[in-house]
Amino acid sequence: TNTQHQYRSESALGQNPLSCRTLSTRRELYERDFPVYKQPVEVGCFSLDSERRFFNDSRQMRYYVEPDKNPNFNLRDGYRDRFIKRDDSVKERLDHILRWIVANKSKINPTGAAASPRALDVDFVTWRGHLTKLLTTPYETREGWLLAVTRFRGTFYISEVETEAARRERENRTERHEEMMYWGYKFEQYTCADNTHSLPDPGGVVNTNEAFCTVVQTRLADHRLLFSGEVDCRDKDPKAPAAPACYVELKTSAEICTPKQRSNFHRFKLLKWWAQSFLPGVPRVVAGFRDQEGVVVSVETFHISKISHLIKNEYNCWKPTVCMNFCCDFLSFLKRVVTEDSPRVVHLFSWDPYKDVTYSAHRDSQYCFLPHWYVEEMTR
Ligand code: 0WD
Ligand code: CA
Repeated sequence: TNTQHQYRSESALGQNPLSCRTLSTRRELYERDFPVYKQPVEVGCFSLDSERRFFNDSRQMRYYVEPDKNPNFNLRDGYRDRFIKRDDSVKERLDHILRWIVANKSKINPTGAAASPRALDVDFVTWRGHLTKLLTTPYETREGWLLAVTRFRGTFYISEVETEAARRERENRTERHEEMMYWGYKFEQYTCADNTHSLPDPGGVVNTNEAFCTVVQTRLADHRLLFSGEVDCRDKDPKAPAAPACYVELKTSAEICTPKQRSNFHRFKLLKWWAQSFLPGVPRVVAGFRDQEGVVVSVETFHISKISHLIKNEYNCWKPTVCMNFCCDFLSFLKRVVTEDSPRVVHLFSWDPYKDVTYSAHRDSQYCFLPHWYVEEMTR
């Protein structure tokens, strides 16, 4: 049987010893065997409350309540009067993850800091969303990225920097786009309950400051990763498998009416959905398909492990192995480039569609992102 896209337990794979100043993102270069990607293990979680305050617990966990297969959810409801939107001009960088690390140092360092030459026993610390961007890079034709990297006590911290283009887009969103961004959160409200024995409350307020985040550890080839990602909800059955296998990702998407729309859905949307959930080991995505008026008319479950089969018949389609091999090679590239170990040094990796990845080095600059409280906590 083909085990190509399953999580693997062990196997040694060589690295491409490319030692240049840039990294190509051409797909053909990454069509190799699927790299080792260990089953992600949840090592903790945290919550952000309605005022975006951090808590080292699962208080913001929500529970999935399976909706009718053909519901009638009006996603526009409450946009004007029952919506509190997070201020997305505030850049939080890695701060929440770093707070979690400080509160849980012993969990990720079983041997203790004294026994280890490094403060943390992982190579990389980042957000899941940043890794998703890396996975989809070989297929991305619209948006570039900027990733700031600092090596501190042997661990590489990766934190996104907003590109000029992304900032312009954020500041010039149309009213329609602003409202459509709300629709995803409204769908969550129709399908999630606050505890195992309650029901969703579509009459409540949608507050996008609130978040429940999982923290997982895994390994991609020889890269040990620690990352966090926001999780929408979990299976409410107490007999459901342990996290992250009990988690459910919620999405909304435009209704599919034509073969062309189906093909685009497979080629572009399923790539993003697969990458985002495969990384932390979330096994399923529940999609609400909405009409032009923002009414969800059907709901469908997608199993992440079946997505690669679903897309196989699509012409010129994306391949999971290309995504994973590119990410792996980027992380190797980064390790070769970022040799100085200092919270005062940032290497800025930059990529635009149809270009190679390039980088620049910055000392004591605006790009420094490890907070003093973190550096002090990890140095003593
Ligand atoms: O400051 C930054 N540059 C970023 C901060 C960029 C990306 C994320 N974040 C932080 C936020 O604290 C957020 O709570 O990360 C958290 C989510 O992290 P993630 O899971 O790594 O991000 P991603 O996988 O891109 O998004 C997961 C969900 C999204 O769901 P959908 O279904 O739309 O993919 O997190 C939400 C959104 O619901 N989300 C955000 N929430 C707050 N701030 C943000 C954001 N910037 N981006 C996505
Ligand atoms: Ca979601």
